[in-house]
Amino acid sequence: MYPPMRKDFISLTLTEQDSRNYNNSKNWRRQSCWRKWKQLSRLQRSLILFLLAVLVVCGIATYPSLAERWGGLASASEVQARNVVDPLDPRPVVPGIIPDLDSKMALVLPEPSHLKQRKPFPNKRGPPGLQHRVQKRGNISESEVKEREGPALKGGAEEEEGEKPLVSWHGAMIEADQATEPQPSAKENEAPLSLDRGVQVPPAPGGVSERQEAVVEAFRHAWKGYKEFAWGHDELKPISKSYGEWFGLGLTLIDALDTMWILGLKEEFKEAKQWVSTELSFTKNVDVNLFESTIRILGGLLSTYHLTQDSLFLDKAKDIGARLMPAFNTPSKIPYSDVNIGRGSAHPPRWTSDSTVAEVTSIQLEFRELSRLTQDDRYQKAVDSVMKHVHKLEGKHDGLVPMFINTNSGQFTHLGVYTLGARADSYYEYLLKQWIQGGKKETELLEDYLQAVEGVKKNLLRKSEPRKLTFVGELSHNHFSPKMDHLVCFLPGTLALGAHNGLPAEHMELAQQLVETCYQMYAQIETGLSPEIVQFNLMPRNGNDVEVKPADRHNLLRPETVESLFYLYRFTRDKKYQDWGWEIFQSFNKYTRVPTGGFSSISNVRNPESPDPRDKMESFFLGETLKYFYLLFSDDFDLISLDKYVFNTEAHPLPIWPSS
Ligand code: DMJ
Repeated sequence: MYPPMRKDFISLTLTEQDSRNYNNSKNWRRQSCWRKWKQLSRLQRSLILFLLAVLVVCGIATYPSLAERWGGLASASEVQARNVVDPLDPRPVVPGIIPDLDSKMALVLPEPSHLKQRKPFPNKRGPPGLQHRVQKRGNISESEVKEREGPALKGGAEEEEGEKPLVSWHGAMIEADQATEPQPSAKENEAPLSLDRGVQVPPAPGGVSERQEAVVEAFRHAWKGYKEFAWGHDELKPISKSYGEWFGLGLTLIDALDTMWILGLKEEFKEAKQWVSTELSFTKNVDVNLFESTIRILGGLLSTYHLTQDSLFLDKAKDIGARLMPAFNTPSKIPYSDVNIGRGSAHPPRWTSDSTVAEVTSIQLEFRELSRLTQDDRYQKAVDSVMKHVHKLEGKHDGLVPMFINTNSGQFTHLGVYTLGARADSYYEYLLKQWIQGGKKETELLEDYLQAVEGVKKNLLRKSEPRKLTFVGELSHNHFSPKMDHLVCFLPGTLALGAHNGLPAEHMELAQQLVETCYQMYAQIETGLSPEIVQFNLMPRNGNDVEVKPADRHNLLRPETVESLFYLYRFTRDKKYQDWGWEIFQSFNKYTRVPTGGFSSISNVRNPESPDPRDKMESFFLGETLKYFYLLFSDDFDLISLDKYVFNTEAHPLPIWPSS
């Protein structure tokens, strides 16, 4: 047995005497305080106790992290987010992003001076009241949405809540006026994510090229901005570090899913999938544009399902597909432009009962694929009947279609204007692609396509001066206009795809001429970026072939030229197409990249000193432009083989149906 311990711990460092003195002086102080306290009157004692209590309460209330923890307000993800933020650097640390790259690329969009003045809150943006409002909206539960859609639907739930009214333009545009924090998912870290199923993107035999790596880096830079300032919202506004809403359905995130898969960005894909799984809900009182939501959302979900074989994406595709069907309830069965996916009602724009021809004839690949996957033929029937109707319709000019069609009468309207640009473009693209998708059996589609190509050759082709570039102009009541939208640059790729599928070799020759023209629309411009619309010069002279009207000087980060370069490279293997694409890629990096994350459309491609950022990154920049860049720079011709997949008009690859 050990003897009982006689010394306490203090005696280990002090002598016994010291210890006694120390304890004595402590006791003395305690006793003297107590004596003084006893000497106070009852009133004085109560007052002191009251003041102490007030001080403790105030201290707790003004110490936020303590309050959050005590109030149970700090979620695990918020705590985690705080941990990865350097307090001296307001930028969150995003794994995989090399901070140095911004300076290396020497790409600068000057931040407008009025924004420079606005110092961001250390880890918050916007007044706290607004953060709270947006957060509440972001965290809305499915049942709350349903509740709102009850009686509130009639008056418009969004407006009743005192939020910004919907501005209708091709669907709903809800402008966010303040930047917000990314909304952490309530169910984060819940379901384990499997990335091991589906189509594995194999490493290319020669590895990934440096140019492909540069595209991956650009994607990560764009994603960084989206993740930090616009997570779960439709579009990033990279200059104001904010977001814009169109449908309020996370458009950029959905559009980018298959791009991330193809680029091998597993971590980013995983996070995005988690958002789709826990946050994406179509139970919303919102007007969406049928065409845009079909090509971006339905198309994006279907292609991601095919690449991953993950049924989550198919389930979501079925949900949105079914919700879009009311658009076809029209007297003519030509769909309305807009659908309210929560109410199940559809309508044309306020000012007309017309729909746009390209819009009603470029939703077929997606709905047909949805029918094949679900074994529910109502989707295919609805879109096939539109094509059959248009096939028989009077009012075409050598196979060229007008831009509008009436949803009551089913007739073309505004006859006499023919373009391969806005409002007609993807009609031609989808004629060929549906024919390919269905195994080249639907001869009406092929007939219409071949006739249209002849119509283009006969009516719309001209050569510019001085370089004799072949371009596609427009016809307006028999008057030729040398105007060409950048949108028309989808055509070389489509022509090349047709030739690859057995159509006349001269289609390939025309494709090669046209893609060179599209490249020149970049090369002849001061920033190396194409404007939205060009005018080709027809008079003999020196100088440029390309002219630009002041109103057409903007560049929206569109994909069409890169898309066509990709097709041409795949089919000819001529490296000049990769080199042209590389030039364009560098110009995007130089003039549209925003140092703090994201890329911005610009207002003036003719002024390298001041390209004037428009503060918007369109979802198709991630869905299409960067995807086509990556594929163009790849020498792995099996990477999304064009003999197995057909790309929808938003660059989402869908399978060519197996022949039965
Ligand atoms: C995309 O949404 C699609 O490519 C559409 O067919 C045309 N416009 C944009 C890209 O420019």
